[in-house]
Amino acid sequence: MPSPVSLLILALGLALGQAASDPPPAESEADSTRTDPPGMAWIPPGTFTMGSDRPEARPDERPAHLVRLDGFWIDVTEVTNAQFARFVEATGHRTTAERPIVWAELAAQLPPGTPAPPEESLQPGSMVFRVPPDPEDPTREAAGWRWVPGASWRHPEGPGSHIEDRMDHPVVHVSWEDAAAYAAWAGKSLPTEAQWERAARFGQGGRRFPWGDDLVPGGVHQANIWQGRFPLVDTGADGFTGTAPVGSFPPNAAGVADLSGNVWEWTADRYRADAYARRVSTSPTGQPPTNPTGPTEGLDPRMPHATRTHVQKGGSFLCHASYCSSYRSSARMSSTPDSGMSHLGFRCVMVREPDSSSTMAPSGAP
Ligand SMILES: [Ca+2]
Repeated sequence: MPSPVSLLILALGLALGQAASDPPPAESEADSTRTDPPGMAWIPPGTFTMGSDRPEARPDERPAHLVRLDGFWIDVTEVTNAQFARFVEATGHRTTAERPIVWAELAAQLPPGTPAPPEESLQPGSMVFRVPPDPEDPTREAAGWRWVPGASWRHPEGPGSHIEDRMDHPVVHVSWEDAAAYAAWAGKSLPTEAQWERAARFGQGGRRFPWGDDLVPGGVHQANIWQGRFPLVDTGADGFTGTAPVGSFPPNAAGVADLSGNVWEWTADRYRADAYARRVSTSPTGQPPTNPTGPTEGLDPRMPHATRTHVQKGGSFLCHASYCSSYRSSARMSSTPDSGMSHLGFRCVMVREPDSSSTMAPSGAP
């Protein structure tokens, strides 16, 4: 005899299966009184299917489940180098990647007894993905992630690299703490995972991508991802190797660009691989949760000693169909809040207050 809880899960699963197979809902909201902050798109209140039960969905994307959200604004693009530079100029903020590593903080996220690395390894820096410089002679040794001292948002590939010709590209090498500091300065916040996925799925229901189910509909690329043989050769068939200027690809039905590809985007939520299963099994009434904010403590089996991991969404220019296809709307990744990487950025959201004039970004903020 199934337990009441398992019956509830079964009933939810049937309901969600129906929701996932339904045609995309018409999304519209007549609101002539709304004033959109500059560079932000309005996502109206609604209920949507979060996660996925499709064959390509990884275990941490399951089960698909209904979530109800209030309306909110979301940045049309990822935060750019130009925007982040204004924040740094106004506040003097020094990013995590520009500060020496505090070994005690790092050790707390590692298995007990992990020996301290040499002092030179604790100098400021960040993780950079290296693509073999000569595509005619690629070797696996030349490709991959490595710690680069001196790499930061100002120097994305390390000393000698710069962003002067990339001011309209997404800022990278920002930790979750850097992203949250920027959001607070701008009078915004980081999106919850549900807000992010709602924006990505807008008008598409359970389809895989923000534009539909075909990765390259009609042979036209819709996102900056990887073409070629990962991780050795990126042909740049979509027009870009590395980051692309924000807004280089068409926005989705909500008017939001680059939710898929370009750079991974931090969210406010802590990461648990089983977050959705726990959410569904603990729903007291079977009703969709409203404005969920994620688990109170992270749990990533890949980093069992790091409990403050945060969810990232959207995939990046490094994502390839054969490897991770993480540019799907339901895909999830996580990192510790002090992590910066060359394919990781963010965008912000803003909630609507009763007096909408109080929610506008401060003067000078993007
Ligand atoms: Ca690309």
